[in-house]
Amino acid sequence: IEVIQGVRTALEQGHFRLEYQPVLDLNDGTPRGAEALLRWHDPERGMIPPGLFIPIIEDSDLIEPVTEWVARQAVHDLKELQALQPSFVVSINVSGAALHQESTRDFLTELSRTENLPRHGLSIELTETSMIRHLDDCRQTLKQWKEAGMNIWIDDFGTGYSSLSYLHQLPINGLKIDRSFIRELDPDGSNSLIATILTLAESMNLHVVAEGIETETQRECIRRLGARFGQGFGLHRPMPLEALKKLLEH
Ligand code: G
Ligand code: G
Ligand code: MN
Ligand code: NA
Repeated sequence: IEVIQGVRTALEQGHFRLEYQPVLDLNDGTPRGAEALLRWHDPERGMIPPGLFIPIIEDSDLIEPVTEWVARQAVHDLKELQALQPSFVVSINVSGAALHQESTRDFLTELSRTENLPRHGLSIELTETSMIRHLDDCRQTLKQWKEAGMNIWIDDFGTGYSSLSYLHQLPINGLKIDRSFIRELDPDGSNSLIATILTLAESMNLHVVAEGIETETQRECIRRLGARFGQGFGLHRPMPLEALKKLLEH
């Protein structure tokens, strides 16, 4: 109840911010896009991380206005970023509760259409668990979003313990490989599990982002294994829009 009332107030009083974590092309180190991450700055309690409040509002009617706030802000920021680098892309996280709401589905579709975004400028990150719960509905939703020009990524790929058959049934653009796989990379080993994921992605024409790159060794190892894009504290921490714009200006 306290969290829910707090989020309501934060929406009304403008206490939410987005931070952006760059996604780099691992071959040349250039930023190609960024993931938008929600930050709640409470005047009294300080920063409250999304992991603390998103799961709670997922069961309330607040997930809808919060998702809409994130999407609107991300589209606004995307335009400033594309003014600096026209091919730049931004992704937002959409949680399972929002994915299955008609209002959210239609809101994102309309936003993408009316804002006249360049095609493929905005991506949506979804977890496999959230999608396979209602596969048929989900297929319709993703189809609609793709027709409106958005790209679809699977977030935390490899952690859902699901059959992979859904990959053939859903219109997906790419996989964000969960950071648990990156943590286990062995520069002297064969890394056969992650190599298999990369082969699968390539054969299905899916893009790949390796998440959670924290060390130079991990970065080099995953690049040599063939992942084109990477994200992680060892590359860049999430940062405010202004800092990301400075990064693109260099
Ligand atoms: O940024 P941080 O590492 O604290 O994020 C923790 C979790 O919160 C991650 O799983 C991330 O996907 C999720 N998250 C961050 N921003 C958003 C958002 O805008 N919407 C949703 N649904 N989840 C988010
Ligand atoms: O679930 P999702 O992948 O959306 O989670 C994104 C969260 O992961 C962000 O909140 C971000 O702060 C966090 N994150 C990003 N890079 C790293 C990293 O290198 N290590 C760890 N532990 N967390 C990271
Ligand atoms: Mn994500
Ligand atoms: Na992720």
